[in-house]
Amino acid sequence: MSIETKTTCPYCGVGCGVIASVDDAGKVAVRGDPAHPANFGRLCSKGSALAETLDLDGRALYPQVRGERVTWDTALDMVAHTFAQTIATHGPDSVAFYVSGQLLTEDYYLANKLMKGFIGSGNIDTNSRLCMSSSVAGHRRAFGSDTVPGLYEDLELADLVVLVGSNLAWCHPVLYQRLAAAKAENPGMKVVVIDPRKTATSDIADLHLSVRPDGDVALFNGLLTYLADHGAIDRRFIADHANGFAEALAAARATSRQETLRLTGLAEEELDAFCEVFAASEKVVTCYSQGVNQSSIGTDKVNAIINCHLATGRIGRPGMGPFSLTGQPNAMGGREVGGLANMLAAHMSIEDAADRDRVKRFWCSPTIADRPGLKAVDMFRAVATGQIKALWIMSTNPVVSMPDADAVRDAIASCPFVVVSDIQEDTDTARLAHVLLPATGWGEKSGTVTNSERRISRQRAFLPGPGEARPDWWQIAEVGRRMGFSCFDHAAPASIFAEHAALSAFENDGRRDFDIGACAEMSPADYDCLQPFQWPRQKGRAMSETRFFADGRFYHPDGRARFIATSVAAPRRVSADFPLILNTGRVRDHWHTMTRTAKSARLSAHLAEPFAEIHPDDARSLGIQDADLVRLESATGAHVIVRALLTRRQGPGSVFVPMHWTDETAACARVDALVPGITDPISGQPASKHVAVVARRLEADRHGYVVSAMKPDAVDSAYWAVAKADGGWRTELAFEKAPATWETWCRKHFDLPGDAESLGYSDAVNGDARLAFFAGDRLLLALFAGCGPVAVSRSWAVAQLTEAHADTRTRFAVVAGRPGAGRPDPGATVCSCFSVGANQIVAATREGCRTVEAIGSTLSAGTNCGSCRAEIRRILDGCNAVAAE
Ligand SMILES: Nc1nc2c(c(=O)[nH]1)N[C@H]1C(S)=C(S)[C@@H](COP(=O)(O)OP(=O)(O)OC[C@H]3O[C@@H](n4cnc5c(=O)[nH]c(N)nc54)[C@H](O)[C@@H]3O)O[C@H]1N2
Ligand SMILES: Nc1nc2c(c(=O)[nH]1)N[C@H]1C(S)=C(S)[C@@H](COP(=O)(O)OP(=O)(O)OC[C@H]3O[C@@H](n4cnc5c(=O)[nH]c(N)nc54)[C@H](O)[C@@H]3O)O[C@H]1N2
Ligand code: SF4
Ligand SMILES: [Mo]
Repeated sequence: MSIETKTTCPYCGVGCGVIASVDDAGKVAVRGDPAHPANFGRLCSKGSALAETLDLDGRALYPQVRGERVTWDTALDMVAHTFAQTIATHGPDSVAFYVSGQLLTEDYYLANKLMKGFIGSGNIDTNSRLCMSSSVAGHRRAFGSDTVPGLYEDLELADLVVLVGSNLAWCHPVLYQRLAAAKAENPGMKVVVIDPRKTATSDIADLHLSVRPDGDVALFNGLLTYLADHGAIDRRFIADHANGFAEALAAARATSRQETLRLTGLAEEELDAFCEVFAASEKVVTCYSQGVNQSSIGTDKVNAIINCHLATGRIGRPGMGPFSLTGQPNAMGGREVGGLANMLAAHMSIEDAADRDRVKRFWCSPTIADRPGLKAVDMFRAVATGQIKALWIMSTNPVVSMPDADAVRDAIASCPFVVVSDIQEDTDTARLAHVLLPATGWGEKSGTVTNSERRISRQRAFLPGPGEARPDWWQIAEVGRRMGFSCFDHAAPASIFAEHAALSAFENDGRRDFDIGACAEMSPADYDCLQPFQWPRQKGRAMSETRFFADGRFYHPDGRARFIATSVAAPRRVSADFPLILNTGRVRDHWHTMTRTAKSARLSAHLAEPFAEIHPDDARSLGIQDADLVRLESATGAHVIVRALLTRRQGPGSVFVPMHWTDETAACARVDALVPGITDPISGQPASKHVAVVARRLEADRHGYVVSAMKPDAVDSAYWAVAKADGGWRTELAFEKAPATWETWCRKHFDLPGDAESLGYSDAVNGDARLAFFAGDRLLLALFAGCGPVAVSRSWAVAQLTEAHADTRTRFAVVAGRPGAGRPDPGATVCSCFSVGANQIVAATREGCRTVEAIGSTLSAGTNCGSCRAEIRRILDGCNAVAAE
C-alpha cells in the first residue's frame, strides 16, 4: 500500500505537477501528474530525481544559536527581542529581511506584511532581484502593471517562437519538451534562439543568433526599424492602445544599420533572416530569461522586446506575446505578495499614497513603509557599512549567489545579528548565522506557488518535518507575535492564503491585474483540495483561463500601453587586464547552490565539477588544453579555479562558468566572487552575465581523483571538487605540491578505519600513484594520481565502490585503474534518468542506431524526461559525420 499526494515540483518556474507516493516502509517515489496543466505528466531530470534528495544528510534539525542547540522559545525570543531592540534604538530601517522566490506564497506574504506593515520599513528584498526584477520593471513601464500576459499554450500555438537569453532545454525543460513536441507536429513552426552561446536549446533552432553580449537592445531596435520600414506595423492597434511609438521608433532609428550589425555582432544575412521571419509571422511569442534580465541594461532589453510586440499588436491573443519566463518555483508568487523592496502587496505600489493607505487599512497595521527599501545589492552594502544591524535571510544562499560574493560574505560575517532560516545547516550562508532556524522543506510543508503562466498550484506535505524543523510561515508568525504585533495569529497556511486573496480583491474593482478574490473566503477544506488555476479569478465572475490585454486595455491610468525609447549601446567591460567576457548560468541537472540536487548521485553524474567553457582559439593562445585547470580572476580581486572544457559552442573572447559550485562542494569556485555589483539603474538587477576576467592555466604539480565510501573532510589541496556518487563520493584534486606520502594524506582527509588494508604503488619517475583501501571485500577509497589530469574512467571507478573485491585480482584491477575486459567504460553520463554514458551511445551507433528514437529503444536513454535528447542528438551528429567521411 502506498499513499499518494498531489503536489508541485519545488524547482523551476514551469511549475510541474508531481504525484508523490510513500509506501509502508516510508520510501518515496515521484512521478509527473498527468492531470496537471503545466506538464501533463512529464518531469525533467531534476523533477524525476526528487525522491533522491529527501535524506536527512546535513539537514538543520533544531534551532541553534552560534552553533549550540537551543529551544524554539529561546531562538524565537532572541530574534524578536533583538529586532525590536535594534528598531527601538536605530529605527526601522536598521533591520532587513532577504528572502526568496523559493518561499511559498504564504511564507512570503507574512514576511512582507511583517516588514512593510508592522516594522514599517521597505527593507525586504528577495533573490528575485537577481532574477526577475528587470522584467518586473519593464512590465510596469510598458503595461502599468507587472503582468505576464500569456499562457504556455501560446508556445504551442505560435508560428514563431523567439527565445532570447533563455536556455529553455536545460532551465525550463518541460516547457522545452512541449515546444519541441509542438514543432514536431507543426513543421511550419520556426524557432529562433538569441544567445551568445550555442546551447542545448539551440539544437531545435531554425536560426541561432550568436548575439554579442548585451547586444539585445540594438537587435530589437533594429527589428523595430525593419518592421516600420516594411509595413509590418499595426497602426490601428497603436492608435487605439499605446503611446510613445514615434519616440521609440526615433530612438531605434538613431542607430544606423552598420552600427546595429557592429553592436549585435551579427552578419547582415542573419539580421535580415530574423527580421523577415518576425515580420512575416503573425503568431510570435518572444520568451526571455536571464540573458535579458541579468544585465545593466536589462530593463531596456525587456522594453525593446515589448516594443516590437506592441508595434505589431501581437499581444494578448492566442499564440502571441512577450513572455518573461520565471526562474524559481514561486518567483511569480513573490511578485503577487510584493516581496521586492520597491513593491507593496497584491501588485500595489509603494510610491502611491492611496495604495499605502489601502494596504494599511486592510492589515489594520500601526504603520506602513512609506518608500521603497534597499534593493539586494544596496542592502548588503548597507550591511557592510553597519547601517543594517539585524538581518534575517530566508531560503536563499547569498554568500554564493549574490554578486561581489566575497564582500557579501564579509558583510554578513560583520553584521551584529544574522538569522538564517534554511533546511540545511552547513550552507555557505547558514554557517555565518547567529541564529539558525531549521525550516521544513519540500514534501514537509504546505502552501501555494505560482508558475510562469500565473498558475497557482498547491504544494502539499506528504512527510513529517524532521527533528524540530518548522515551516517558514510559522517562524515569521511567531516572531511577529513575540514582537508584540497582533494579526500574526494564523494557525495554518489556509488562512494566510485566504487573507492574501482578500487583499488582492480589496478596493480593486478591476484597477489591479492581480485579483484572486474568489479564494478570499476559502475554507481549509477547499484549500486542501485546491486545483491548479490561473489568475485572475475574481469573485463572482466565471472562471476564465486566458490572456491579459486581449481587450487592448492596459493598467496605466489612461488604460494605454507605453512604448519606451531605448537606445543604450552594449556596455564595454573588457580591458587589457581583463580581456575575456565571463558569462554565468546553469547546467541541466543542478539547482543553484546545489543544497538539494547535490544529494542525488544521478544528478551529480552529469557534470561533476565546476568548469569553464572556452573557445579552442582562446585556449590555444592562453596555452590551455582540454581538462587543464584554469584560474579566472576579475577586478573584484577574487579568483576561481575550474576545469577547462574546450568547445566551439562558446563564442571566442568569452567563457561560461556555472553558478552552482560553493565552498561546500569545491575549493574555490563561487563564481559570484568574480561578479562586481554592477546593476541596472532602473531594476537594480545585477549584470551577472557580462563580467571582465583574465584566465590562465593553473600549474599543478600533481592531479588526482578519489572515489571513497566516506565524504572527504577539509581538503587542503589547491583544487578539489566533491560530488555524490553511488555508494559514496568522488573527488577531483590538484596539488601545487604533491603530498609527501599519499597514505598519510588519505588518512588525514578521509575517515578511514585504522585497520583498513591498503594496496598500491607509486612511480617516483613519472609521478603516478595508485592507492586503494579495503575493509572486508569492500573498497573504501581508491586514489589515482599523476602529473597531468588523471585519465581513469570516472564511472568505472565509482562502480567499484558498490562491487565486491574479495580476491587480489580484482583488487589489483582497481589499483591499475582499468576496467577489466567485458566491463566497458560507459563514459560521461548523458542520460541521468537511466544512467547511460556517452560511450554506450557511441557503441550503439556502431550497432546501427542512427536516431535519438533508436537510441531510446536500445538503451532507454532520453525516453523518460527527455532532457538529454539534445545531447544524444549531438553525439549522433558527430558519429554520423564520422561515418559519412
Ligand atoms: N537546471 C536548472 N534549471 C533552472 C535553474 C537551475 O539552477 N538549474 N534555475 C531556475 C532559475 S531561478 C532561473 S532564473 C532560470 C534561468 O534560466 P535561463 O535564463 O534560461 O538560464 P541561464 O543559464 O541563467 O541563462 C540563459 C542564457 O543567457 C545567455 N546570455 C548571456 N548573456 C546574454 C546576452 O547578453 N544576451 C542574450 N540574448 N543571452 C545571453 C547565456 O549564454 C545562457 O545560455 O532557470 C531556472 N531553471
Ligand atoms: N553569477 C550568477 N549568479 C546568480 C545567477 C546567475 O545566473 N549567475 N542567478 C541568480 C538567480 S536568477 C537566482 S534565482 C539566484 C538563486 O540563488 P539562491 O537563492 O541563493 O540559491 P538556492 O541554492 O536556490 O538557495 C536556496 C536556499 O534555500 C534553502 N531552502 C530550500 N528549501 C527551503 C525552505 O523550504 N525553507 C527555507 N527556509 N530554506 C529552504 C536551500 O537549502 C538553499 O540554501 O542566484 C542568482 N545568482
Ligand atoms: S521542468 Fe523540471 S524542474 Fe521545472 S518544474 Fe518541471 S520537473 Fe520541476
Ligand atoms: Mo532565478
